Amino acid sequence: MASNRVGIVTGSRSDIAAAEKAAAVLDELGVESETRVISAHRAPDLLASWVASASDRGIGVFIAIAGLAAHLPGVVASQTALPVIGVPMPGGVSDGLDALLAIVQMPKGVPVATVGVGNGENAGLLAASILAVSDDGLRQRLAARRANQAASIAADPANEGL
Ligand code: RP5
Repeated sequence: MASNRVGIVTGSRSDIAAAEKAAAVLDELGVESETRVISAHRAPDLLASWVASASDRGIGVFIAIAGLAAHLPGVVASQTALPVIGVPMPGGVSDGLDALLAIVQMPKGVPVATVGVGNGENAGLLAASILAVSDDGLRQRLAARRANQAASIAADPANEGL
């Protein structure tokens, strides 16, 4: 089976906005995704079975989104050799810095690629870039998106950062 889908998981329903941003940019690029809410702490067995069965559903990359202790991306990475992108969420005692440090500081041997706090869109784009290594059409769609972004800013600098 092709491994051309993205598995998105959040630690709580309160993280769902970031998951929607990731899914939206993937959809725009023609990449299928599935989103689940599964806490690494409150539902560890369910998380393990979702990760273990992901390859059977064509998942080639994971995006794991969590705040506070933010163990979810690392726990997913501990259970798969597929790439895992972590998205730290705002909130907690230092409004996301805590989750950022928790996710980015994985011990050696079990990496997690980490994007900025709350940046579901970049997680989606990075997941697409990983899948594009073996998908020429997707690589062209990503390049076209970059070109459109640059052209839109050149046409009106007010579009920067939109
Ligand atoms: C984490 O705790 C979740 O990823 C979420 O970001 C944070 C708060 O969760 P809730 O208390 O809103 O369920 O596990």
